[in-house]
Amino acid sequence: MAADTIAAIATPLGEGGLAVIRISGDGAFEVADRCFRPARRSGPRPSEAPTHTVHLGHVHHQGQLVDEVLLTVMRAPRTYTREPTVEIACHGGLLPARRVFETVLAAGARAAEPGEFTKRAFLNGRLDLAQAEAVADIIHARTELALAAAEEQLAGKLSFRVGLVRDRLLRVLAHIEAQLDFPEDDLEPETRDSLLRRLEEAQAAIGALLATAYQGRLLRRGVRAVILGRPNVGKSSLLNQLLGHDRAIVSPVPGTTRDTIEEPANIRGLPVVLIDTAGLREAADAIEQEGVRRTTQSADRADLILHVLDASAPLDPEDARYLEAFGGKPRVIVLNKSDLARRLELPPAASAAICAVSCLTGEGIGALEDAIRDRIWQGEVRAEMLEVTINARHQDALRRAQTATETAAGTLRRQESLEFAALDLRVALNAVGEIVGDTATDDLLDVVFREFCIGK
Ligand SMILES: Nc1nc2c(ncn2[C@@H]2O[C@H](COP(=O)(O)OP(=O)(O)OP(=O)(O)O)[C@@H](O)[C@H]2O)c(=O)[nH]1
Ligand SMILES: [Mg+2]
Repeated sequence: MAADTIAAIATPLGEGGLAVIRISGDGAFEVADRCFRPARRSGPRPSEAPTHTVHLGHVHHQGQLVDEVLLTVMRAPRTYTREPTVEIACHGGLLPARRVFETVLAAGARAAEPGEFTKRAFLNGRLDLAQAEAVADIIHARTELALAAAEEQLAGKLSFRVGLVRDRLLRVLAHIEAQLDFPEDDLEPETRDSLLRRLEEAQAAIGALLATAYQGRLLRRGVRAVILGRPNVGKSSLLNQLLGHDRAIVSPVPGTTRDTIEEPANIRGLPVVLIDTAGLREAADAIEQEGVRRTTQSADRADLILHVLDASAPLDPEDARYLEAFGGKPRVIVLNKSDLARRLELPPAASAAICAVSCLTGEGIGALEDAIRDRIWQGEVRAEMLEVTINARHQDALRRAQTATETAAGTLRRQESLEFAALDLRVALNAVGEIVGDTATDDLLDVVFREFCIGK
């Protein structure tokens, strides 16, 4: 396919040592020829330079010097997009990057859409769709675990497992279609059994992939953990402790925090969005009422509740009520102010881990982090669990594949028309193919690549 030439600033906008402008497409070298002059008079023009070489020179726009740059020439197909590619490293900073970029556009390139370089890598067969998504996951990863999971996906682990499912389904379909050519013959019982066994294997493999959806969601989106409790128990102090810096205002005045505060944190390798809230109480004024309303709303949306109690005071009847009210969610009960004499007696709360901490001294915070991890991950996080962690799109496709496979198996079991089984298997194969992009529509690709940043 003839691809027009696209360009983008591939580095974040801001001040830095370098900025990189990326150009990809059949006209990339001609665009570069028009704006680049080698420093050495005898230096080659980009279109004449050997592949994978770097050249010092200057970018010029209408006879005017724009910046001194290093220009890299990469000939197809050994490039990120598999197209002719030029990368211009100029001085970091908004202005030089933007001026070089504008020069490149004036020389005939078009501004790239978000993710368009990666989309071309996919369309040109260098990556499958799951691997392309992993590129975005790598860029957005906020903890080492999230990064490790994304790297596995880029390496093709998910694609490989999806391929195994597809092969199983394909073999069954091929068998059934061969049988359909001889409608007068019945399917031998042994053949039927072995086809059913294969379908069951495929279903088990799909089920195993689906079982990683929770982890995948946690690693990509982060766990939402809301910090609840009555005023002044130390909720904001806990937020600051878990973040490792003072984010929220802490004061002895009850009702200090009036709005919800959200901050991303890294707890034992898991990305956790901590939400500090206004204290739970009968609110006096309208602002406080709104604060309490937002608190309850955050609790409803949260994956995990950190319920903070002041261990140096007896249990308040309101606390007892809140302990009951939020019993349905995974939670950790945090007994704060353990540096003071304990006066709290806890009613039995079966479904919660209980951690004594002092947000003043930091004591117990490490154990609390372990408890948080255990609540959201159910045990230790091991690297091999991260080999495959599907995203919401994969989950949707796998569920459709699962249903269609089950229907096909039912048709076989009841010895109904093989035509129907073949139809359902094709639906299943189509769904599985969406994951790696074999059967992806333009709309689907648009959705996937919209998530990317410009320049990737
Ligand atoms: N002794 C002791 N004091 C603490 C501890 N944690 C918090 N405090 C104190 O308790 C008071 C309230 O702390 P905050 O973190 O503001 O409490 P909060 O729950 O966010 O309060 P509101 O936002 O008003 O609902 C402050 O004076 C803190 O210094 C602790 O572990 N030990
Ligand atoms: Mg507070």
